[in-house]
Amino acid sequence: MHNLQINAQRLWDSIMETAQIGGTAKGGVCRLTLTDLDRQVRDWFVAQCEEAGCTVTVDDMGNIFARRPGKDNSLPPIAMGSHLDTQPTGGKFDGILGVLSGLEVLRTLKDTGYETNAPIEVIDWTNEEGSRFAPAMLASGVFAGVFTRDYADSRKDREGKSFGEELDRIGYRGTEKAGDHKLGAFFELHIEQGPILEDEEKVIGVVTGVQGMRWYEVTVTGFESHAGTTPMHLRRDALVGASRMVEAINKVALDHPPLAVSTVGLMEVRPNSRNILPGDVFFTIDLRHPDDEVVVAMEAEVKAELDRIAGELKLEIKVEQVWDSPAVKFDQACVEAVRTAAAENEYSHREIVSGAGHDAAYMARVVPTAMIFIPCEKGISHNEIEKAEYDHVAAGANVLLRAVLEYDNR
Ligand code: HGY
Ligand code: MN
Ligand code: MN
Ligand code: MN
Repeated sequence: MHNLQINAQRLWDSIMETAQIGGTAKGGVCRLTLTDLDRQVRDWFVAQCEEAGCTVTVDDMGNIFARRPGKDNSLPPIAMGSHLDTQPTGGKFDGILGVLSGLEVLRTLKDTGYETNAPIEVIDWTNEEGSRFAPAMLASGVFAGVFTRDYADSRKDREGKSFGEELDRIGYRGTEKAGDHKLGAFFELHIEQGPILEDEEKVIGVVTGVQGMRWYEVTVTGFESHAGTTPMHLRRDALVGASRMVEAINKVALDHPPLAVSTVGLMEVRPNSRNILPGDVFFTIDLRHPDDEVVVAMEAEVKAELDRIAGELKLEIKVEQVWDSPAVKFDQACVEAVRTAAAENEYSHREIVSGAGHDAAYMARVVPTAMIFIPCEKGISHNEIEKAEYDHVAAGANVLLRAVLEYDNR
């Protein structure tokens, strides 16, 4: 097997160049899905792929596929990829590392004239983050048959704009039906977004699966009234209720140590005036655990707590589940290709389950899939100070290249 190595400087330069598209003063990136900044980075990516000799197609969910032919183009392509969209206070590496490393693999194959058996592709999945349009992994979910296209198109952001109208507006609604694009395997390189690899001084995470996760949207309704004239015993204050609920949701995770996590990340208080008792509060819940049965148990405990608190404070409550992504195990042959690639490159490595959601979690439903992790500084991600080391980025991309070639020659 050729001991091909990617061009680490070129990859690093591409990461730094694209970090300017939506770059923030704190050195992070705010490039929300289907905004003009997303279009700008997509246009840059398509141009780079074409320059690397690829043909580019886009499906009706805006997923971008760049294809490098192989010796036998009747074989389904071996694909790499991740996402170009970011959190509002995202970092330089989350998502784009996997897309640009895939591009770097294609560039390296072109530079060396190495001919693979199967075609090789790199993919950008639309709306992985789920921050603007919930749920997360929306377009890879349509591709994998988890969501319908109409459901995805109907999803609205907090300003009432829909996924479908924004996808049309930026001009990335392709003709190919999401899911029709044949794939033979999928490999996603991503930063770990947690502290394990760095703590154990491992360079590569051989990812065996993704934990289970569920999202909910909650509306607590009380009664708006005057802050100065409403006696305490007559109040129905939605924010007092929501505050107790946030504490209870946190406690449910603490009651399932050590792996359960729960988060209330988004909250809107209405009418949000300093001298009016909040009439209603909207907030989100994110529950996660590697064992789906524990997620189900946590959901029941959370719902019971929300009902108890609403009853005590005479509040109404509406809870809607907006996402259920069960725990996933990756394909053994793909995981072995990653492990072999790490070993043959002599990178320290260990198995790991992903705490974060990834497009690979949905791809695993339709094609053999695996992921590769590299460390990020102090495990920090979904934060503008997110950082990865040059050598780890190079190692991750070299393992991606090698895993794809291992799989191509299996
Ligand atoms: O939420 C997640 O785990 C992913 O980063 N979107
Ligand atoms: Mn990501
Ligand atoms: Mn993310
Ligand atoms: Mn991902």
